[in-house]
Amino acid sequence: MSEYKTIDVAATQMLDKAKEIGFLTTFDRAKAQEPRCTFGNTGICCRICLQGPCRILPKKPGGNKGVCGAADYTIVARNTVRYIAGGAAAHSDHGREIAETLLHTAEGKLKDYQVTDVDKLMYVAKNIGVETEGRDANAIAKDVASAALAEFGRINEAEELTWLKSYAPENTLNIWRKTTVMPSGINLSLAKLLHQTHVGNDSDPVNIIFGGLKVALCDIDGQHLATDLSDILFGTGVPVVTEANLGAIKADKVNIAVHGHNPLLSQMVVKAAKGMQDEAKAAGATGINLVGICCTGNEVLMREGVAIATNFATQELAVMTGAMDAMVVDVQCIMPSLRSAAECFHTKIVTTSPIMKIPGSYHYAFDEARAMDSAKEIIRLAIDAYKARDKAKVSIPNITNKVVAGFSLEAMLNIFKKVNPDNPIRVIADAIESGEIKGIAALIGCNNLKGTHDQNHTAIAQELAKNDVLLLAGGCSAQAHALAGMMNGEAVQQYAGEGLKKFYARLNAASGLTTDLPLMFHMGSCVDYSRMQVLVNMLAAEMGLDNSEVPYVVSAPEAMSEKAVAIGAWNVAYGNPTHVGVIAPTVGSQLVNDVVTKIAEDVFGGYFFWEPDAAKASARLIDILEERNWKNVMRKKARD
Ligand code: CUV
Ligand code: SF4
Repeated sequence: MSEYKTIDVAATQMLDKAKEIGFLTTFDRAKAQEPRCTFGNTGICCRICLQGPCRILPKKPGGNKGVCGAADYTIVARNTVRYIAGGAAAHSDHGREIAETLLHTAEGKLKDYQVTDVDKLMYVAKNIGVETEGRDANAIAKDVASAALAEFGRINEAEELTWLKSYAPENTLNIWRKTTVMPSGINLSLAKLLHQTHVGNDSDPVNIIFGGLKVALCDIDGQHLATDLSDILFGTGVPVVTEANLGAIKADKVNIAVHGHNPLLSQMVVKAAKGMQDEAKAAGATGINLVGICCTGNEVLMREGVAIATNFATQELAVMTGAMDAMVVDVQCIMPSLRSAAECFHTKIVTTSPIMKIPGSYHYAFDEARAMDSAKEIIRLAIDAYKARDKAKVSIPNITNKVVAGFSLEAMLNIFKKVNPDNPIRVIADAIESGEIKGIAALIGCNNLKGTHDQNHTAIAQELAKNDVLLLAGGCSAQAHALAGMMNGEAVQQYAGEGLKKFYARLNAASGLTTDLPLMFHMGSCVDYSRMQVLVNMLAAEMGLDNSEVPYVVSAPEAMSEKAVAIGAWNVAYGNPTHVGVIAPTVGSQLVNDVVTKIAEDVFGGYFFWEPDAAKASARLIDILEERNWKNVMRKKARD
């Protein structure tokens, strides 16, 4: 067992190296933060006004409430929903940037972007009610982009968010309407929630949580339009074979990592690099090598087959190889410490967004109007940096694993179509109804160094696979499986139970792919969790079930970001049982904790549970799937 909190062997080697050169990584900093403050850890510390921080001190007279009189349940509820606000703001702002780019592309103002996937454009247009008959692609794209942008500024509360309304099943929509969590505008809902949780405003925890759920639904709306519009601009993922882990960084090449979230930049870097191999050769390298970190890495993996270097917790370690020439970052999940890591080497950290700068790092304002030239200039920075690389400092772990990825929902359905041409989604429905597979689990979320990096991601996936659960994956969780060598056909043979193996055998025989399907279908970045929900919606319709009756569970073993809280919350509102592998800061109020882990089920069918132990979490996830299956069988018997 390693002295470090990671199961990744390549990471361990780089942590040794960091130790040697005296660089303190996020692993050291996580240790330095222990023990955590119990108030903060359980959610009963309030800093919403300047009279705070107020803590809940039940033993002191007057100490069981904040200075203003806020009780534990108010404080915990407010803190929780403010996480959701941060997450929804990040996801939806990402979506808004894509929508603006699509609009300006359709208007002919951005020469370097195009409508790439016309089929997807038509599909989205039809879904959201944009006229397609006899119109050209750009005209349709303009209306689709405008509809996306209209999600943000709408202030008429009688209207509803277009994407939510167009994709969610009617019963689910009606539950949201009845509980008043159906949003009309993203900006309005976000502002309202910050208002609602201001000092001296709402102190009713249930009302606060419902305000939070409304914003969580804005989160999925922003995610979903980001996915749809990114597919339109850059193409919808198709199966790709590539590799993952730090060995994807190549000693003889100019190495550029794209890191962050927004494909507007990373896609252009990939495109530009293709034409610049000669410039890299002129500098003495054998070419340019691109690798991805975090979700923008997932975006270019899905669409371009770019290899995965590593995931969130180990991003500094990509720099520790000494062979990373530039790390080009956009927004979200980028550690400020990358700059200090880069100082140990020749690496250039290039920030590109006006809202994500790191003191001392290189800022290059990425300009969509001259996107290709911007991307080229950024790549030239990397080539320049390569010239300054000190070969004596290079040590790249010789570890990579085969990855089969690129499973947009469309790509999955295309494979199912080979088995059942008339009704592709039936393929999963049949497998569930016959008991061949127990159901579906979505493996999602971040890394969180309160636990051991990637340990629970992989352990839970293995246990679920052994129990014949079909796995979907996304975000840094997907990357954990890829890094560990579990995202390929060999892993099916190694880990899947008999039923799941049979299911895969049928798909593999029909797929027409040159490689076997992987143990989990990597559906993309965190905004692409929308793809998973659309799959569940389709499955519910096909099986004649409510969403909350589908044998489907969600697991975020290492949830970390505010975005993860927002994602968890909309999953619950959609009817999905949602496992979180860290004890959430809701436990400081029994009431709030009960609302999100128990009462939520009565209202939405979905609920949270916290479980840091992988074996216990897997057992509970399997129980939930079995219970849902059993209830469905009983329901069917009662009907027949
Ligand atoms: Ni958006 S949000 S750590 S990169 S998944 Fe990875 Fe994924 Fe969480 Fe961040
Ligand atoms: Fe304290 Fe109330 Fe201010 Fe929170 S809002 S810091 S509980 S006085």
